[in-house]
Amino acid sequence: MPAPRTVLLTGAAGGLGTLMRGLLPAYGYELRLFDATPIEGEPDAITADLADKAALREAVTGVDAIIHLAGISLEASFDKILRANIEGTYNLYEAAHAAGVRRTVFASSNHTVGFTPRPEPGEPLIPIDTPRRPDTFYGLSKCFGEDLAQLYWELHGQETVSVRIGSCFLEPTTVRMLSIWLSPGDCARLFHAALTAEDVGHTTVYGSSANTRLWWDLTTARGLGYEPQDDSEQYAEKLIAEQGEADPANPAHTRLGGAFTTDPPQWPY
Ligand code: NAI
Ligand code: 15L
Repeated sequence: MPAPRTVLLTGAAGGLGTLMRGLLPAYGYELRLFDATPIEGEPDAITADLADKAALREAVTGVDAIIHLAGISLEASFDKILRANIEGTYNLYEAAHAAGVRRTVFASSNHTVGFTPRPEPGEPLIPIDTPRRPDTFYGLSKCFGEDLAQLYWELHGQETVSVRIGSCFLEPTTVRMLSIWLSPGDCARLFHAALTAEDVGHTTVYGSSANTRLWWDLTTARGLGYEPQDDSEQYAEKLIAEQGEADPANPAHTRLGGAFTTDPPQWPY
């Protein structure tokens, strides 16, 4: 497969989209930007909702691949999640199918498996095929996205790498994030690997840096050629001093999904 050059980046106005707009062009990608929110200084960005099928048709025309980040990124009512994350992702896959776009990188989430107990030190890492245990309607919508990707691979030969992202922010800000942090640089490395690996079919991977306190198994991500360069450990002393070690009596500390399993942060719109 020739390496993709023009890549549609949905969710380009968001936190992760903004980080990737900064980092992915260095890999040679030409990004076409799409988001419901306008992006200052980007007059060519497509400002449209994932419900707008005509805008999606235009957005996918002529691109080699898609990185799909757009959607509700926290918990919300089922109706809102249905429209943005479930129907929105379906609309995008339909447009990609009609336009013959061969590969998508789908921003899935650790919240597909959020109720899974985190491993104690010395226990095996959580494998990629651990049973789904979504912790929210949000996590459930990411399970849908992964299954939609599988269906479009089986039906149409459309390839997807579903990346169950841990926490991708400039720095880890909680003790939990010491285990699941994906540095922006490693996220760009992982997306690049996902865009360029040969014959991925539908592959699901966890997305994290090479954290000393990692909870899950990065084998499928490494199988794409991903070589993480960062480790959250440099932040551990400070965060543990501020927040304390995980409390084994607190379910928000003992499950992968953290507070999403007890008191999920709500989408503010
Ligand atoms: P974000 O909330 O900062 O950005 C999401 C973007 O999607 C926003 O710019 C918003 O305007 C856009 N959007 C929402 N609904 C839309 C719709 N119906 N049509 C068009 N655009 C729409 O989220 P963030 O952190 O940038 O995450 C990006 C993606 O990665 C999301 O899908 C999120 O679920 C996923 N993810 C992110 C993680 C992280 O640590 N940042 C962890 C796991 C998954
Ligand atoms: C997610 O899926 C969210 O989109 C992101 O905002 C973080 O909360 C992350 O998970 C997390 O689990 O820390």
